[in-house]
Amino acid sequence: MHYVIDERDPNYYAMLYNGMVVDERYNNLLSSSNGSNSSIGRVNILDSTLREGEQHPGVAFTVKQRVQIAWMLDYFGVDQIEISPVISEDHRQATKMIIDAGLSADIVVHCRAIKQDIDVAIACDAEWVATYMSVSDVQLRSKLKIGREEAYARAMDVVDYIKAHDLKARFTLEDASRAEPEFLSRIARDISNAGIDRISIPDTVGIMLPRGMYRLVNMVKASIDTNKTMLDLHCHNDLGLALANALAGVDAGADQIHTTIDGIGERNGIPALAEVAVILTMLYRCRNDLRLDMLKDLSRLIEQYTGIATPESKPIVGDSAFKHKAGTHLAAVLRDPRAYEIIEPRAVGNRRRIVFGELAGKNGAAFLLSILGLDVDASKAERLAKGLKDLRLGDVLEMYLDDAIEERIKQMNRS
Ligand code: HCA
Ligand code: CU
Repeated sequence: MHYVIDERDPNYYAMLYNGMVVDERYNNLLSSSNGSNSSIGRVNILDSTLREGEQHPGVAFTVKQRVQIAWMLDYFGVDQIEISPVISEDHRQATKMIIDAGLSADIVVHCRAIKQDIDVAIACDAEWVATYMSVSDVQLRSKLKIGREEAYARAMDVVDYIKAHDLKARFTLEDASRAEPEFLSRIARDISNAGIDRISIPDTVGIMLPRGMYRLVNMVKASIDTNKTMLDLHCHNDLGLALANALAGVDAGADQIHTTIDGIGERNGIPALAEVAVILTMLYRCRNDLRLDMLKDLSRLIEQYTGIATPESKPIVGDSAFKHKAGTHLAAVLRDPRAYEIIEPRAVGNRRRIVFGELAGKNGAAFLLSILGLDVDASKAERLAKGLKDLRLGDVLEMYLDDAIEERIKQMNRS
């Protein structure tokens, strides 16, 4: 999908404030150098539903489900799909089956920064490995029980091993957002020089502010050889900032965001695929080959496989994402949905719905009368609106706006 925009588009000025369109007429009001991103190139998506997603409490997929999810993610159009084979025999089998399926996406095999895990990846015929090692003092102490120098030596050792096997590789500097800057820069520089293709900068504990992520990514970027090594962003959502932090990392020059379907993952998870995909397409306008209309189905699939209900308030894929309720909103939406919708619900596989009840007001009531085939006059509409309020039942009726009804609305608006 390519999101075209011109001045007639109701979203035009928003894009201007976002710095994604440049309009010289407003240069005096809006400094274009300030926060403008209209030149951002392609930003890739790595989906980790099969690895990070399985770390969400209560989630465990079967081998068949993992393969199915990988197929769907690939068809949707993500660039990389991450999975870990070292967890169990089942996971190893799923990893092998997904690699053998020959999908378009790279299959990235996630494993610890130890040779025996790399060997498991090699045995699965992996082309891509992603190895992770903590770099913050607290995790080095509590998890690996080693100091910085030993961590450094381990990292270099494992990178040599990976490169000797001619694998494409990512190195995750786990807990980077709490690591000492000189150590972090040095290790990033040296693994980049040793030939690591990507470095993942995770905010493992979700403690970054967007501006912190921006500075962190800038620092790592300045330390590495950017012709050799690209940067991944893996942001946790402990304070609800994962998505904002990932975008700040993109603004600082990273070119890949990690997502999961519905944002599931360890604790509160990471950014949701749907939100990242729509933002990259629509707001960053930087890619056009994602099948956004699969987003609702992908969310349903995960809901079904995890047994965890997708919150109805979830952006884009939630059942309420395109529901309109307040009378003033209803009246405007029935004339032009763009009054309260920034994207056509069908474009993301969702549906527009309207809710009638005590908030419907005269306009909503008039519309309800017309749908029911009753003639509409002002006093009837007012009586119905009052009746809906007096019922004190809140929302009384909810309906999809299907094609037939939308056609009818158009006719009503014309007459
Ligand atoms: C983990 C760590 C990780 C790794 C991220 C990455 C994190 O859960 O084992 O490989 O990019 O959040 O740091 O998920
Ligand atoms: Cu993580």
